[in-house]
Amino acid sequence: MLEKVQELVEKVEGYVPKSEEDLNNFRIKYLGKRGLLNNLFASFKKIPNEQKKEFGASINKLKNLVQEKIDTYIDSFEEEELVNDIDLTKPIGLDGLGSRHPISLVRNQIVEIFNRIGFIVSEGPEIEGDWHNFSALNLPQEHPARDMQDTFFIQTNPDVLLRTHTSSVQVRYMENNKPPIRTLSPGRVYRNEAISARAHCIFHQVEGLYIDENVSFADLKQTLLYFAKEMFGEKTKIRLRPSYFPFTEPSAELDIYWGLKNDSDYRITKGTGWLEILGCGMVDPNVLENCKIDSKKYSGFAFGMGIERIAMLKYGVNDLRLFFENDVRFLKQFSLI
Ligand code: 2NL
Repeated sequence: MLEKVQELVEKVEGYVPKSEEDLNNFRIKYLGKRGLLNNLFASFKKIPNEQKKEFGASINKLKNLVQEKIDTYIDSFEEEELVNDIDLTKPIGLDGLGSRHPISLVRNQIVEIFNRIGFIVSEGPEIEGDWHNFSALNLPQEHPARDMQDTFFIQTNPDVLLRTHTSSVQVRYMENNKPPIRTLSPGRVYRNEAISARAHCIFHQVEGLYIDENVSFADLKQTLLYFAKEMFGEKTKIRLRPSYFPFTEPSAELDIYWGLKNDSDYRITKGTGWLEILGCGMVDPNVLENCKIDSKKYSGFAFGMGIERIAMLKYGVNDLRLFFENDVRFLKQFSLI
């Protein structure tokens, strides 16, 4: 009898189940109601007394061994089943997916529109010097933008400041490239302003610059008409109003016709139906010369717009601060799904 148990122990030790079903048959064979172990326990009373202790110990050992086998392998089958359950072709759950920031969406749209007519994005440092941010751009020494009130200077050095516009990137571009130039400079800019619904000390700008022989104001107008139609719809009407910037001459502001469909339209267009969307002009010859471009041979136009302003119009946002707070309840409205 004892040898029979010993044989079974060896058999169980060497047992490796081939499947979950195989393991289940193994369990029934040993632990089932009419299984081998119950039979062995039943034969216990027929065992001579002096062998009882040893026999009892060996069937207990067999029972534990069988249980251990089952415990070891049942998990491995469960895991395998889990792996087989994963459908690698199943689309991911999109519930927790983030969204692009509205400023990024509008920036990318503007970049794409100008890319189509050959403008290439250029970037530059946010910490600038006086030359690239002011002097090269014909900004006179006494211009208010140079004031501490309007510009963030880093420490007390007046030659280390946070750029107030991305024109500085275009100055660098002109210094390093020969015409023809068609470049677009999107980026973050800084102004020392009190934060309100309409102003922020950080905002985003896109500036464009086109320089070649014989570039005229008509080129400026048609380029901006193309942009306005792509951005605000095929039927968009534009008008140019005379303006002033130190770095362009002549200078203008571009309005689009927004209409007067409701109260909000009256408010945002001040009752005129027209909305200003950007500033522009012919690059001042002094600026070209500052950047080592022959102003007798070349001319060009430039424009600049605030991305927040365009985003506010496009999405009907009435408080600039929403773009900087990153409140998920605001941001998730720009989700694509
Ligand atoms: C605005 C107006 C403008 C420019 C930016 C520019 C750049 C160079 C030379 C000449 Cl390198 N001009 N940029 C010109 C006119 C207007 O921005 O209202 N921006 C938010």
